[in-house]
Amino acid sequence: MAMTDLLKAEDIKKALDAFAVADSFDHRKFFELVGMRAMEADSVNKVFQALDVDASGYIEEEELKFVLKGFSEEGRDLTDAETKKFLDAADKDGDGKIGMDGTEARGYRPLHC
Ligand SMILES: [Ca+2]
Repeated sequence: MAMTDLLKAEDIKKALDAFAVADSFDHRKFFELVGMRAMEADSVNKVFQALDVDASGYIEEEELKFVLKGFSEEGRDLTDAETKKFLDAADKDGDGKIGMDGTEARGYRPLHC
């Protein structure tokens, strides 16, 4: 499924533009701008699946680094610092990857910002 089937292209562009500068990425704010805050859990899971390139059931560090490319070809790569910060924030059980089941997947929804 294409990301633009789940999210509005203009929202994706707006969110990418907001974090165009290296080391400015804030995943909570990004997911809010891209429109995921208002999405149903099912749709959030579909976004998650689109980002899980190798269909492992997890977003690993390498997939996280290129997460913005998952939203748009024009997305930049995250810096190592941004990737680590994102992973640390979303990886609740400390296994070095983000699970799609339950709490970590819900961590993708910026409910508390
Ligand atoms: Ca994966």
